[in-house]
Amino acid sequence: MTQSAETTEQLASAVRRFVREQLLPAEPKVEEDDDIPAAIIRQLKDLGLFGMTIPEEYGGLGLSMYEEARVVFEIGYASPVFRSYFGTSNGVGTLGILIDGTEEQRKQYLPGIASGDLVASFCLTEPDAGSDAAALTTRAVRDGDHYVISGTKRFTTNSPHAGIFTVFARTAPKEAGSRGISAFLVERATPGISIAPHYKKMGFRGSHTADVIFENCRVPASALLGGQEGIGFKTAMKSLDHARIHMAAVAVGLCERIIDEGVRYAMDRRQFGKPISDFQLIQGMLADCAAEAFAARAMVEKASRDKDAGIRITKESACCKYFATEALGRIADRVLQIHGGYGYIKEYAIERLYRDARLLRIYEGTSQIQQLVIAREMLKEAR
Ligand code: COS
Repeated sequence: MTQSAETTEQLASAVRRFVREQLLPAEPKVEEDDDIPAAIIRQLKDLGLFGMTIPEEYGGLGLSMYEEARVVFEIGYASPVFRSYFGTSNGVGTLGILIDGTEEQRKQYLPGIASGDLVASFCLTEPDAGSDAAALTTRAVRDGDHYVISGTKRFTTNSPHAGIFTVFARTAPKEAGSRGISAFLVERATPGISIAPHYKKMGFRGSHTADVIFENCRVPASALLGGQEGIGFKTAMKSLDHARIHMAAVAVGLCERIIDEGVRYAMDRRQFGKPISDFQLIQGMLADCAAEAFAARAMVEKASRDKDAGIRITKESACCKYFATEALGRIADRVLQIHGGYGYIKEYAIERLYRDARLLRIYEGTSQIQQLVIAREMLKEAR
């Protein structure tokens, strides 16, 4: 085992222990309070989880994609709400800075993000630009050595806690399409930003998502990500290529958790004089769950190794996100079915996990957008 593989295994087993000892027991209270206790956020910081993807020279752990996936499988076993709190700081909120940011921008923001003191959020989606991200209308108008940003960003995960936003805005007219989009690093304290009250969601209680409104928000020209106009859309797409593998790894962890819930229940619950796990129809459902979770894990491992080898993984990351999150939906549904009426009441974790799982097929690109990306890449390869 290499030094780095050994360190990753150590981190993965520390996270595994933390999940079982601290996070699983805290889940019901997080659901009830719609908040994560400060002591848990402190521990997430101490484990270095806010800076998993950030290179060591900026204070992060500098994990490769494979190593990141390995750790995310473990954290994904707990309610996805915990991962969500540091997810944008490792993922879409930070990847733009890592991929296309200037050295000054990296030095300015990455150490704070890596320590967890500066929460990063990603402002792409708008009221009328969701799947069609290139249709966004937020504008950034150059004014001397500043830009003035105006527009509304929707469903911004962690925005109530964020200190830094990666904001996608038009610097060229609509006709320029995706090439007229630029990215800006906007600090929360900048005048002209307001955060709406957070949404009441179907699940994910404890993770906060809100609209961010920019009204004549003046930022210095140095806030332009990479110092270049017109590259923002590609920055967003490259960030999502990475983030979708991460999200698939979250789905794998959650599949494995839900399967364990199903196995435990099936072994405990007795009907017709024996545990329901003795019945072949229950066994069939459990076997389908295990096969799909195993396939999803293997896909994520392969795609992340390919990414680490420098191979373009746009298609593979969409395949992973599509398959793993759809498998998660089927697994959550089967395990709820195994629980019967008890699956529909709040006594068992499956009722909550089923609601939480539903989001993964929607955010960071719906399943239909993943299908579209996969097919486009296939056709591009064939040409
Ligand atoms: N990596 C690098 N460049 C990419 C890319 C990728 N993964 N995907 C697209 N691009 C480039 C294209 O090559 C094209 O470049 P040129 O202008 O030089 O030709 C440009 O970006 C525009 O791409 P495309 O024409 O494919 O854009 P579309 O508007 O047709 O659609 C989809 C792109 C639908 C894939 C995109 O809008 C998308 O992913 N939507 C979902 C958004 C999403 O996931 N939102 C969730 C919320 S954010 S957490």
